[in-house]
Amino acid sequence: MAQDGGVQYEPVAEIGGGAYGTVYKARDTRSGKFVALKSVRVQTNQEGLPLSTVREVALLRRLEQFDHPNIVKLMDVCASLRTEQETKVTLVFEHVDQDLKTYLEKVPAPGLPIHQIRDMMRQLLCGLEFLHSHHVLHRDLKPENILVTSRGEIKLADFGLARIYSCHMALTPVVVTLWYRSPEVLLGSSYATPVDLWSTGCIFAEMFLCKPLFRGESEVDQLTKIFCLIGLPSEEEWPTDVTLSQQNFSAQNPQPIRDQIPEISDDGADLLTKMLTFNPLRRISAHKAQEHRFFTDHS
Ligand code: 0RS
Repeated sequence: MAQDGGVQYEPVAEIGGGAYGTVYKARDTRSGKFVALKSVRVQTNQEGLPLSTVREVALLRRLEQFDHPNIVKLMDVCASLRTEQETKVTLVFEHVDQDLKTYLEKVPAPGLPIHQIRDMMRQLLCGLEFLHSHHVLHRDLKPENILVTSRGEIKLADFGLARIYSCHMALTPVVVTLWYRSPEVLLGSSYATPVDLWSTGCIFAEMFLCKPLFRGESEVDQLTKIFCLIGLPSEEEWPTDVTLSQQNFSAQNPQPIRDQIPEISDDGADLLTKMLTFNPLRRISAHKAQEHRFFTDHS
């Protein structure tokens, strides 16, 4: 890690704050280009940075070597000692002008053209397949952390730092969005890469609707809204390692996707159904999703 020397980065504006700390837009005085700075505070001891932080940063740097077009570029990592017990780790990323949330809010009627939805979904899945092939989960994929460049490229941001955050997160009461959370995460069950395909399904639907598909106000409310569309899973499908039982929810049959998303094609509805599958073992993978007819069979 580079030491925080002089003033290489001048803050320009705050981009956002959240569980991760704060992200700033800044100017790199050496190149004149804009960057996104993300600082996380970590506890330090005599041994220096915690091993988990060192590993997490090493992982981000390893991923960076692949220079994937759909992953936001990590340009630098700086560490500066703040106090005896605390170090500030600053990650320097390329700056992208827009996030998908703002992008979708600005789409004029009658909504995004299908070719654009297809193109953005293909890029999102490509970035996700890359992360998953390196055993990295995003865990919190949502339109706010999917970036859209002026050339229409999709770049995934805000992944990988799970272990670094957790210490800061416990101290920061922030409202986290439940809207893109998979049933297994909402139920507190064990989870893996399929959680990101659930989020991707919610985002796919949002590209048609230009508003979120499931807007729950609590974990239980979120699950209720989910089962209202996909139907109540059978007891056999219900995970065994959870406290909330299936009987807490009312019996419901799956509803046609078209009732909620009239503009979606048959192939689109089929792909969405495969992403919004309750059982994570039966949910479509990022790799398989890219081979779906929605991407391959269009004129
Ligand atoms: C209304 C809530 C939204 O360049 C943005 C960038 C942006 C970046 C960038 C590059 C690399 C990050 C950002 C990043 C790092 C956590 C993150 C969490 C969320 C998003 C990015 C993160 N509010 C206003 C618009 N907005 C999101 C919040 C934007 C707009 C432009 N450029 N991030 N976020 N990593 N860690």
